[in-house]
Formats: sequence, structure tokens, C-alpha cells
Amino acid sequence: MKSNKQTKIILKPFLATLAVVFLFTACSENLSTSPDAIISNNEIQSQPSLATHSSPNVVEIIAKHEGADYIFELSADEIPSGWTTFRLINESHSTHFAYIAGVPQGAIDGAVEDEEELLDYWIQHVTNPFQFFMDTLIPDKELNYDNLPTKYADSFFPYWFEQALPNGGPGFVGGMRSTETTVYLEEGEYIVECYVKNAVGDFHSYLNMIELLTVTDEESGAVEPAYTSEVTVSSNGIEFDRHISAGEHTFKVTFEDQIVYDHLLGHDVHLIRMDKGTSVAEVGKWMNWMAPDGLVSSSSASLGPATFLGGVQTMTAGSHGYFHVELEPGRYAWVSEIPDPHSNQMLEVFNIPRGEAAGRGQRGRR
Ligand SMILES: [Cu+2]
Repeated sequence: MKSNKQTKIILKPFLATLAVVFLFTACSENLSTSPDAIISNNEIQSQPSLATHSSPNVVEIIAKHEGADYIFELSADEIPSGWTTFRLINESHSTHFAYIAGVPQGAIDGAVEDEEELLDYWIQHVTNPFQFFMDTLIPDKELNYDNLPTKYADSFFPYWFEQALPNGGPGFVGGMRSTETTVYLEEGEYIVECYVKNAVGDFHSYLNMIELLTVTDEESGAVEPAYTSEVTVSSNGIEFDRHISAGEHTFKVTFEDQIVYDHLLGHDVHLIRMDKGTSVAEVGKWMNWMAPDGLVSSSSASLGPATFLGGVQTMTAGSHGYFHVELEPGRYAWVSEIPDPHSNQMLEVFNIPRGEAAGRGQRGRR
């Protein structure tokens, strides 16, 4: 699950909630070759495509279902540091994302101490407890007490969880689509996970859609992407250039601040195509992981609102990432994965008209 530097604030209400809980429970079109675009005198120039499959600064993440398991297959488990493009290729029919979190030293030390693989250790101390908590919110769901860690008698999560670093990653992407997001990665160990839920409320990460990525001290030398348009996300809402033209885009997404919402997490930003039949109310309602039917996307039940095209997952205040997408004329919305995003200016609908050349729309904020 996500955390951020303000997790002290997060965990206090979370643990208070859990205390109450315990009392009551007695216990994309395929963008794989999308050209990069640069800004030069307000003209868009096509460049050779983003780095290819074998380039060191591109990590492909294949999302797929295998029986009851939901899994990620990463093209590499160790990469150099620097600007890194994550290409999330969704080979399933349900919606997924790939959140990237820096693993704190305390977790690394704990895994060594317990002689466990780091990923197993993380799952045992973070993923499984979150699943237990989620299960308590779903009526009539059987609780698995094996998911509770036994090591921390006085707290639900280990002390190091609040030090996990939200480092962005590809946003929600609909079934059989792909999406690309570029973020800067320092040397370290990172969790790559999706915590969308299946039909019975199991997080995809709990069903194995979680991997470990090692970033070495070697520098890839990859350059920071150029961009065609900017999106700024803050506690005041999502701000963006409403004159967005059809065509190839790279959005620079800047996190001006970061706060904790009622679902105990921070904000991020995703792009959804508001297809016929997709309502603002439906999208907004889906965005709260704590709601029993929130964030559910399963090929055996509800797929969730269509059609997500990607975005940038939660990052710390002052950070930025890049989201690459090809847009056709139509109705779209930027939306953040927070409760009731519409009331927080975090669900913003806009239209892309027909007939304008890519990237030549007027610039400037609303
Ligand atoms: Cu998923």
C-alpha cells in the first residue's frame, strides 16, 4: 500500500480505526512505441521512439491473471538509477496500476534479521495486515488471522512502514491496454504493486501482483523527458491546460503538496476516457479503496469504470513524473484516487475537440 512521509498522520487514525475494528471483531491504446515529443518554440517535433525494450531505462511490467493469481512480470529486477520509464502492459481485462514505493532500511534490516526474502517480509508485514483490515470492512467476509503480524504487539505495522517512499509509477490502465510513466529512481530497493481489488475484495497485491525492483548506484544517464503539457496536483485540486489537442502527449505531473485524506493515503492523478455510459458519479465513487465496492476490478465481476489510460501514482511534495499517452478527440477526466474526488476538485472533465494539430493548442492554466 501507499504511504508517505506523513504516515505518522496516516497511521494514527488508521491504528485508531483498527483499534475500533478489533474491539468489534473481538480481536491505453498500445503505446509501446509511442514517440517522445519535445517542446521547441511551441512546436512539437517527433523524435525516435522512447527507449526500446532492451534499453536500460525502460522497465516493462506485464499485468496478467493466472488462475486465481494476479501477477506482474517485470522485464528486469535490477536496473541502474535515474529517469526510468515504466511501460505497464495490461494483458488482462481488468484495470491495474503499478505503484512504486521505496523500501525503508528498517524493512531491509528486519528481513535480514528474520532470514527472509525482502519481498516475503514486506508482504507479511504490510500487504497481509492491509488485507486483514480490508476484510474487516467487507460484510460477512471471513477474517484470516494468519494475516496479522505477531512481531509487533503494540502496533499494527512496523515502525519502518511510515518511512516507505512514494515514488510514483503508472496509473490505472484499463484491460488489454498499455501505458507509460517516467519517474526518477535513486539507488535502493522498491516495491512495485497494484492494490486494485478482485470481486471478493482481495487486493491484487495480496494475490501476488507485487514485485521487488533493485535500483543500483550505477547511473543510466537517461535524460529527463521533454513534455507537451503540464498537470499540477495539490490539495487545492488538479490544475491543467484545458486546451489539449489530439495526438501524442507527454504530461509533466507535478505534486505541489501532499496531504492525507479520509482513506489514509495521499493524492495522485489518473486519466480516464469518459466513454458513453461512464458517469462522473460512478468514477468518483470507485476511487476509495476502503469502500467495499471501491477500487474493484475483476474479470469475473465488475471491471470498474472504463477506460483508464494511465497517470502518475502518489509522489512526495515537490516531486514530478511524466505520463505518456496518445489522445483521440473525445471526453476525458483527470481524477485522483481519493474519496469523493469531485468535491475536492480532483475529478476534472475536459474535451479534446476534433481538427486541431497535436500539441498546438493554446497554453496556460485555467
Ligand atoms: Cu491490479
